[in-house]
Amino acid sequence: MPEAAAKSPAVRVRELENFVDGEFVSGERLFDDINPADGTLIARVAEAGPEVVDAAVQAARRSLKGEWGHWGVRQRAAMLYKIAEGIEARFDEFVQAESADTGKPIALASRLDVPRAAANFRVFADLIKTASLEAFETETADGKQALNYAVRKPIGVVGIITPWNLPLLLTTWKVAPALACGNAVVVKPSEETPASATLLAEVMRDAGVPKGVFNLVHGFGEGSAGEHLVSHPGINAVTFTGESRTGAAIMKACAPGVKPVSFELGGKNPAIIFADCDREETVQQMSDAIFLNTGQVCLCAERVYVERPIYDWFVLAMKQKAESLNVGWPADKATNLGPLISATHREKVLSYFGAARELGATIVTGGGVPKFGDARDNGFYVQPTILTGLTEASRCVKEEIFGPVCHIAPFDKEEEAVAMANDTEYGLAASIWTNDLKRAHRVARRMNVGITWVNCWFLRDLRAPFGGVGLSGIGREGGVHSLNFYSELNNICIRL
Ligand code: NAD
Ligand code: 6OD
Repeated sequence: MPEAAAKSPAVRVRELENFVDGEFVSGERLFDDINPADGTLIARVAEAGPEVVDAAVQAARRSLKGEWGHWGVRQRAAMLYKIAEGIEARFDEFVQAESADTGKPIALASRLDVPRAAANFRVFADLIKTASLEAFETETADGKQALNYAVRKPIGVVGIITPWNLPLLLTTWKVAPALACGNAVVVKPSEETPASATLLAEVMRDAGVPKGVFNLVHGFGEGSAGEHLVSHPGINAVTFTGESRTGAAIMKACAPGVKPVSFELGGKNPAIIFADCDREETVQQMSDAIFLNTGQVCLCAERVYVERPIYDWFVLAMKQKAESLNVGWPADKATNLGPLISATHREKVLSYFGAARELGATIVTGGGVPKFGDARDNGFYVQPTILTGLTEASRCVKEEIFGPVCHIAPFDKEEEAVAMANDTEYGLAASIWTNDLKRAHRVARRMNVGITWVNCWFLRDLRAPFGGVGLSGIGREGGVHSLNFYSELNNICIRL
């Protein structure tokens, strides 16, 4: 990454630039990229103004008419493999960049984020080579025949907007199928986490991706690069992961051009734990389901419903588990939980802890800010927190908090658990914990969500449909669903 002088000539920090038409370019002003573990400055980031965003979109449009537009499926798939290798060749740099930007433990970035980024490219390379298309032999009214068959074409230039919680994983989850289908992309990563996408631009350049096929613009949402991108008339589709409210704003921007959107949005995910579950295993996995990435995974379980015979046992076991987690420096191998992403986000999470107290919740554990006595006190940490005793109507049970926190409530009847789990405007993911397979299937079938896990959580097969209902999203990505979003089908009907 290019280095540039910051405010003082004595202090030099990296400058992260935009990537347009195969070149790194600066922007209209610089903003700070902060390390959430200790509040220090990591880099200064060049914000793309309307001109840079326009240049990125124009470059993408030109690339579709250039050599990239003539590449066949096999050539594109080979390039996706090369990109995966490029990520792996710089594995440690990606891990460091992702951990510094997000504060997530190095161990987590090494086992989840970076390997998944490489896997995203390989999986969609394989899928595009093997994807089948529909064909129908049609009888005509005069007793003859016609043949209907669909062919896949790129949709054009895709605007990709991603959040800060799993920055590289979620960006590549969209870039890989978009490129596999022959599109060009303009990516706008979160302003909180610009580094791994900038490294990805270097990988694209070094792998030989033709100029203009992959473009990167840095900046914020409203009134900045995000809004410039989604309202640009040269974009053919927008794929977005982030908050439901932001999705509504993006939908509005896309409406005048009737541009297709694919949205992966927020969640307030339930977990239903039956008394016949494998208890120790469930506690172990629920710890990840609640606290992984400091609870900043859209799939995290913030509402936990436990069958009454094991309710007291479960609450105590989860309390002990939460208190055993190491909250610490991301670089420390023993760390389970890093900080939250920002001071603003911590204020939001703490405001829910405050609301829970005011509403008379029991704070089973946590509920505050840990004290370290070192530079981490300048970071944005909160304690892993478990709440009980709130009504189902309370804010903390209804609204997405997006922190290391859950509310646990008892239930007596399966019917009651299903009703509470479904009583939400969101509908992303649910998990069910039981050894009764018939019940597991019966309850899973009734969940108003896009993804239901049974006796597991965040276990992914990238060919499977992924998305949410209600406030949790529009459409599905994953496997053929991604291929269908990132391409247009042209049905050809030949009268024989
Ligand atoms: P966010 O919506 O605030 O920001 C996401 C991205 O949108 C950022 O790049 C931001 O700059 C951009 N943006 C904001 N306003 C915009 C606008 N008006 N026009 C264009 N772009 C705009 O979300 P966040 O805080 O970064 O991420 C956390 C949220 O993301 C949570 O709600 C979480 O549940 C959700 N999420 C969902 C999934 C999923 O798969 N369903 C995955 C990860 C995160
Ligand atoms: O695993 C995925 O493909 C995916 N989109 C995960 C989203 C996680 C949300 O934070």
